[in-house]
Amino acid sequence: MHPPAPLHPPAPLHPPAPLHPPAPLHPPAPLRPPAPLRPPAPLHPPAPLHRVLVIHGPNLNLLGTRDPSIYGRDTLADIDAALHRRAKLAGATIDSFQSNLEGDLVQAIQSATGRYGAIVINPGGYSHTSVAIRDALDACGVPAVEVHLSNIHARESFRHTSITAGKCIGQISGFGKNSYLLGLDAALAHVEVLAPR
Ligand code: CA2
Repeated sequence: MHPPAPLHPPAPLHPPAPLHPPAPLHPPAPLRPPAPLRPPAPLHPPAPLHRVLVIHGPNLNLLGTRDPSIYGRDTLADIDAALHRRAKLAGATIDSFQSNLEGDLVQAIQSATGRYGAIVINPGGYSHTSVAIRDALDACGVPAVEVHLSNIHARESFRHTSITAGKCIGQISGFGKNSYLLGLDAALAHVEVLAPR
């Protein structure tokens, strides 16, 4: 019989691991300074808002030659000259275009996208018939004002409806040459080039 193996003395207890001192508190992240305020928008919006395309529809090239009791005595050139003067006073410019052809008018409306801030349009007889011009006004994304020399609502019933006006921001009718000038004011006020009166 062997004597019982001597009991190993218990392993010495390791001293408890020293408590780590608490991690130093990071100082709070500095508050970011507020983003600098953007400079105020310039008083005059950038081009091309100042540029207005004036479009005259079919037969308006005949102005001043016939029917002065309905359309007045001014020629189209007189109207354009008055529009140029008024635009200049407002710090704007106009380009004017006339065609008797529906497709040309559609093309002109399409060409206004990105080049003009607004359109002033007298679609003439096409006001009452042209889905194509209405669709172009809708698609071009340029705000348009429809103008008529005569009061279309006081004339034959077929003139009472404008197919195109529903895609314009508004319609001015019955003030002769002044319909165009009022239309230009309305267009410039809409794009905030001219303060409304
Ligand atoms: O009153 C308007 O401005 C009109 O757009 C003029 C169109 C007519 O069809 C619209 O219903 C209303 C006609 C323009 C014809 O202009 C002439 C001018 C002189 C002589 C003959 C036509």
